[in-house]
Amino acid sequence: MSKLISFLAVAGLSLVIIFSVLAAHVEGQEPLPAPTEVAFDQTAFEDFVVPAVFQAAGPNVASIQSAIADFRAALGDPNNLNATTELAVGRREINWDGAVPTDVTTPPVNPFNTFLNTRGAQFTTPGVGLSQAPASGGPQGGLVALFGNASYATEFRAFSTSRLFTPVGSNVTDTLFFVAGSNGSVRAAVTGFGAVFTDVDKPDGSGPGTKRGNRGSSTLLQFFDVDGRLLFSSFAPASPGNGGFSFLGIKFNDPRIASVRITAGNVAPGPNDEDGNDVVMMDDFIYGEPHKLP
Ligand SMILES: [Ca+2]
Ligand SMILES: [Ca+2]
Ligand SMILES: [Ca+2]
Repeated sequence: MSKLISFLAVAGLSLVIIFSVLAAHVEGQEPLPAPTEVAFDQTAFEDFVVPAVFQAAGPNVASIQSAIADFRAALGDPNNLNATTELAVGRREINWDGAVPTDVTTPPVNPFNTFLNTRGAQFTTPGVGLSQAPASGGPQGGLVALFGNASYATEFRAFSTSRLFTPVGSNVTDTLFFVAGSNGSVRAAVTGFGAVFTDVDKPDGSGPGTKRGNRGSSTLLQFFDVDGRLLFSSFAPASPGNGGFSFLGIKFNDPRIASVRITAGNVAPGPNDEDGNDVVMMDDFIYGEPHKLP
């Protein structure tokens, strides 16, 4: 009997020690993630949908025109232009050339809301602001004057006459979609989005990349859903040299792209396009009709 009592006493003491240790352990650490957060990634993985990808690059406008024609056809007709209401079908386009005269350099603004109400897209940048400008010339001098770099007159060419679009003080442009006519009050999503770039130099040449990275690509598009989850990302193909053109666009079967982050080039505009600096400008944006989020 005494052995049993001793055993129970020891066992009881052991339990007290175990619970004390457990309590101290729980007290001293961050709570474990909630089960829903653990399941989140799993769900995202299982829901992964591969979009149709459209891309092309080359030295002149003709190099990318058929890829753009295919992308427009995939998004659907018509071009809904400045219709200030949500339409059932079709697409929107921005070529940065609409206002007359088209050689004006618009001062950098952030956010850039010129097409927010008429075409359902708002643009922001972590930099100073966003500008429309010809490569050179016009009353304000274009990109040459905006960035104080004379080489920009020949480094960049417009796909659609004559202005390009660029962040100032950054190489990042974020796009948010809204229902046209809502003046930014009703968030929306699109089936697809594509952009034209000029002077994407990297990667220069073909061949295998390094083991863990890409082949030094510079221009990246990242597509997000309304919850900020990355749906898809891809680098734009390059056309090394001066003033070449690149196009990258993707399309899903349903409107699920609520925002797009564009990283144009590997450096904010300003320096010469050399010595590892790949400066890139943007031209036409083409995207599906913005549909109100469910
Ligand atoms: Ca243009
Ligand atoms: Ca170049
Ligand atoms: Ca470049």
